[in-house]
Amino acid sequence: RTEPAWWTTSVVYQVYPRSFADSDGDGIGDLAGVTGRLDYLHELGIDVLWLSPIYPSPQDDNGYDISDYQDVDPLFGTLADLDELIAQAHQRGIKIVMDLVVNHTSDEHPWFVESRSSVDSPKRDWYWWRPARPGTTPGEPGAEPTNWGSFFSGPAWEYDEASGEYYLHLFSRKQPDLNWENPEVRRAIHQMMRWWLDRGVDGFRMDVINMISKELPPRDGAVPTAERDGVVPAGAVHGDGGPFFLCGPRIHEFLAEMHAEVVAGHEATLLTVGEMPGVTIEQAQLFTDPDRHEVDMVFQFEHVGVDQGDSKWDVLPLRLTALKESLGRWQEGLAKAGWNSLYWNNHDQPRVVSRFGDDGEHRVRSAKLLGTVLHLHRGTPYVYQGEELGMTNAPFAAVEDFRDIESVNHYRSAVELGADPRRVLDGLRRMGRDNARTPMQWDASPGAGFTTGTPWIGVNPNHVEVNAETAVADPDSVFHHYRRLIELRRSEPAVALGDFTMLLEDDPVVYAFLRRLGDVELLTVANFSGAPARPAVPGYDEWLEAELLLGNVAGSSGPELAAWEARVHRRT
Ligand code: TEU
Repeated sequence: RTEPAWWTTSVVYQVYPRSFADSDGDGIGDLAGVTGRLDYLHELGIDVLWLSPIYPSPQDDNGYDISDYQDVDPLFGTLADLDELIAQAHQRGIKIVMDLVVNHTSDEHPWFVESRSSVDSPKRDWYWWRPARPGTTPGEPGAEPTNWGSFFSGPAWEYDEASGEYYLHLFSRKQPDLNWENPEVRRAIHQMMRWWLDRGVDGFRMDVINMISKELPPRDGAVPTAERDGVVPAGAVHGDGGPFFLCGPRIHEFLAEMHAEVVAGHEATLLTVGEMPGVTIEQAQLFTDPDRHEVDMVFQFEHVGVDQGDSKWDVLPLRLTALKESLGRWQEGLAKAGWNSLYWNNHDQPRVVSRFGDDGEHRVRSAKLLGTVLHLHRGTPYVYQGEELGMTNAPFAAVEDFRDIESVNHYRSAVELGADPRRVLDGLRRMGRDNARTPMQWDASPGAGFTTGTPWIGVNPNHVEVNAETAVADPDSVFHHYRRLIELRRSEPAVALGDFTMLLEDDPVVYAFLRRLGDVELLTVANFSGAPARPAVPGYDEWLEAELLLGNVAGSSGPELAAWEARVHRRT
């Protein structure tokens, strides 16, 4: 076999530009802001920077609604600023991966404007236009071509009065889905991707890329029992279109074609990662098998669903055994062929220290524990901005504090349907995406060092303690712990490439696993609780004699783990 791919020893850092660093005082982060913080990222030691969308956009979904794929939104700067960022990053050995949002465009993209202009438009077929359901009055509730709900509340079809037809939008009505069945659409996207590679970018994170192939003809999806029982008013709950658009019939063909048209020949330097809600292990094996030439790795969602009930707003307490069962199965599933991406956080998830850790008394320790557990798995770790500081969820007081379209729409529609506003707000507080989108906390100043102006979303008041300036100066900080984890992936081959064995599957508080490469063995043990715990790992006493590679409690050495203690032992 050939050399392991470069990204097996790499760590990716995600920047959400809107919330990272504002260089011009307008309250919104920008590209010059990112460039200004590259030395910080270099000190952390990351290899790749993934930039969430910076393209021209009406910003209905903070840039995931793109109106021009080949330019930069003035909010964030200019193409010249981006070239400068790429050059400065490359000088520091940091690669730049762009967000590729091609399941949908903005409704203000010239392609859609043209498509919408007439049923005879040459671009009509670039999107999903369908007539009303037979026997209904177009535009009336229930006349949508299928009963699918959109991810951002309401139906997934929008009525266009001018042409009397509907267009499909799995996300907001300002994000019409592109029709990948049309080869012209695919060619236009490949061309655009090549343009970015020529500009010097090092790969793509592909937004909801497993939704681009839809099963035809679109049909109604299953409706949750509540509606059938008449508990919820008809029309309030939508059908689940997932089975018709998640990993649809041509998805592997489309990704293999994209690889052949864009990536082939550059594999040795590029990174491709497909974001894939609902992807199964069996599918992920196919997507990431290097011999199939589709993508290098995928983002799967199973482990960030273990604390969810019927919907993401229905939060259940974490069962550690369920988390271990899920991540362990993915480790096993992609052990022989394929590769895992590893993440706790991104711009869509609440902060992990608030979610799976303890963001009060044990914030620092539990943030280090979570980082340790994740980074010692086999796969490519992703760090989301501020995770390396142990940033927490934000204390949103009222619905007016939220900016995210998903949260705002959900609140409006749930309350309209009679839900208790306090309960809905509680769901937003715990799971809302804005938890991840409050400004990066650089220092203790009023704008947190993020901006000198008025930030577009409130700064978390805990920035007076939780901030990069303090963390970089403190050798015991979460920041320096992450720095060591990133370094370890490069210095200890067993971290990157060792095989993985889960231990103590049934233990409700200790997360334990082995990594093995040649004659090197690494044991990670982590206490997910605020009380001391003894890892029931067979022969743990002998491990105590071995080298302690990394820990998060100074001077601890006995057979018992302190509250939220994590250790990595090494022996040969
Ligand atoms: O997200 C896709 C996705 O399915 C979810 O994670 C989504 O964020 C939502 O929470 C579903 O409940 C991607 C992007 O990461 C997200 O920011 C965009 O809003 C979305 O696609 C549309 O482009």
